Amino acid sequence: MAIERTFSIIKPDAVAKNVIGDIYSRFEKNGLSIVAAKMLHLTQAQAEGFYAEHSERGFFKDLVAFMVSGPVIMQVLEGENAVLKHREIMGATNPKEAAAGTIRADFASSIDENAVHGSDALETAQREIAYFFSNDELCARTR
Ligand code: IDP
Repeated sequence: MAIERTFSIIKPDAVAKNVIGDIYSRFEKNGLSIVAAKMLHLTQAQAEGFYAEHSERGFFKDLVAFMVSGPVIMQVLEGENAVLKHREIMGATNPKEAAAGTIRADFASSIDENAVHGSDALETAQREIAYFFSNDELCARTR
């Protein structure tokens, strides 16, 4: 299996619930390593740009308002099959449909406030990583 990098955001609701450590622990227990991380309060322009593909959807305005409502912590995760593995750990977009034991089943309260973001494909991951991180912010893993 290929070693991949994927992009992850712990959204404002999960940061406010003080569960960053629990979520990081789930990444690490599942073989994903953090190779870059930063905490920031997104601007309106950053949030709109990040979710530009959803700009015509009815939920776009609420999604952007939620994403700028408080700080987020974002990270680049590295590991075998990282994109798919991360999506599995996160659970379905709607927490009501998320499998037991996933982050969204445990911490998300609704489809609007669903605790985490994760890239849905390798190409998306590359674009999303580049949106928030420069190359020199990505650290090589040492063993
Ligand atoms: P994902 O976060 O599971 O990849 P996307 O389809 O990329 O899901 O949607 C981005 C975000 O937009 C979701 O995490 C969710 O917060 C929000 N969203 C998606 N679909 C809906 C919807 O039908 N109603 C309200 N919010 C939605």
